[in-house]
Amino acid sequence: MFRKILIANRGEIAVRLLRACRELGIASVAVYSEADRASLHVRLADEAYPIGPAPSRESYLRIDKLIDVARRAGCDALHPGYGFLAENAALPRACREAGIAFIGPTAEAMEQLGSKTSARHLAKQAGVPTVPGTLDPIAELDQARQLALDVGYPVLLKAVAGGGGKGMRLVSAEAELPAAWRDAASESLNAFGDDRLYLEKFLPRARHIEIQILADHHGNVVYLGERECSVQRRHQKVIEEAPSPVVDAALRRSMGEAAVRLARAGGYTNAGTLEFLVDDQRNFYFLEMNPRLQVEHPVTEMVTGLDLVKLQIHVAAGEPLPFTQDDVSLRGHSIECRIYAEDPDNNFFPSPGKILARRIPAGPGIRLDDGVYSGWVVPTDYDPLLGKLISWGSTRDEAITRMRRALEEYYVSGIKTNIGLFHRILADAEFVRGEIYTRWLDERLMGGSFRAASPESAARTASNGRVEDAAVLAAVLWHLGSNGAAASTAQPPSQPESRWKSEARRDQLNRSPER
Ligand code: MV4
Repeated sequence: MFRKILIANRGEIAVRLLRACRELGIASVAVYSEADRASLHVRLADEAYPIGPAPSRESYLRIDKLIDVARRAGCDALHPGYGFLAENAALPRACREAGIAFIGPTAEAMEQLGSKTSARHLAKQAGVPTVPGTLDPIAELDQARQLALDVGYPVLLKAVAGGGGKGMRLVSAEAELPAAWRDAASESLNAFGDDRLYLEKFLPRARHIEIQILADHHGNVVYLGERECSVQRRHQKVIEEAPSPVVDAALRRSMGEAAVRLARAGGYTNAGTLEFLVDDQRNFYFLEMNPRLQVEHPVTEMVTGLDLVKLQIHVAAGEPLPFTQDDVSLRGHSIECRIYAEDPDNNFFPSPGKILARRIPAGPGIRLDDGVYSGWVVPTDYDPLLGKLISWGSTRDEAITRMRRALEEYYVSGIKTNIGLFHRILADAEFVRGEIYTRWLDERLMGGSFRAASPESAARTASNGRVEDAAVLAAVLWHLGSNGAAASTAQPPSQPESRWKSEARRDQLNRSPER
């Protein structure tokens, strides 16, 4: 087993990783940028070293500095967390050269799956269904025109190097294709340095469901059930849950076995996630593989009783998986809310600043994975994820009720958070019935549901006219570009007035004297 692990990340995931190290009796080494000198992961680690200025290009994205710290501190392994360098094959390569174990897949597996088209080829080989579309990058616009006709509109142009919806364009008719082609290619070139595109038939009402897998270096691959991730805002997941409200034992098994076949075909090792779309006839289609530990891994941990980070470390150290597929069973239901320092009543603008006070939710079935403390200043330089609130219940209803109760206990002052948005989502009848799909939240936010009607937010809206104009324009473009059915998707406010009053009263009660 390893003696010392370099945690090549920051924030809540760095804290999560070093907690696993502590439980395993492995020393943890944190790295930090100038903006993270006082961050929680630095305080909780056994050792911590500075790696440069605040911008991640000069710190958390510098492979040379990470390897240098790992060497000097005597680390025998490195965990990348998620984001930053987690999916960059140059990091496992640099680790291999330095004789440091990388806690994740090999550079080769990462590359093969990182290209969306090569992953689609692999899926076809492994007999895993994919969305109808092209298996290879498209050379030019004229070829795209023919392929789109074959597949049938609407189609989605996607970046070969893509991820997170970047370089993705919805095309409803041939007339839109040239502009969409140009936009997607230039966005992709900007984001990934690669302008190659492919296309797929667009599945408008599908759910985003992903399968967690775990593979050791002895040929054992298991699936650990699914996570439902359909509640997203502009390709950022907002709520995740396990199991999915629509996946039964038979579907779980066929998706799980498909995921395992694909992981085997790609020579995959360690923890990974396969993203699928599931349509309303419960057909599933492979989308892409994420070769890393994911933000939402805790909901899988809650229903399987497994510690994914500790298992990642054991597997990377060459140990065989300590259980087989037959030993994996799911118990109860878990939900995760991603708590961001952003203002849902002001166009989700980031809200960095000093956390003046906070009350931490606890009690039965509640877990908080975060990386902050009172008195800490949330930096502007990084993703504003403060942490994740996770609930567990023996049923989905109990998990929802516990989450609502914990959200009521949770209080942060000094910065704005999106906690209020979760109150509204968890009170929504469709969410409670589990009737969600990929554009569910975006449609509701565009339609004006989930918007607080407090005088405070009205005043803010008035003073931010330009921002609101931009939001309205975006909403119109979104609907024109998607299905032309803007009118039918506009929702009346789903909550009676009294609810907004009670939320306003809670806001009042929670106001701290400092503000
Ligand atoms: C799709 C899709 C529908 N049809 N592909 C989004 C990011 C990337 N991981 C794949 N994504 C999607 N691919 C086809 N052929 C729907 C999504 C999607 C989505 C689309 C619009 C708005 C929100 C979304 C949330 C999750 C997935």
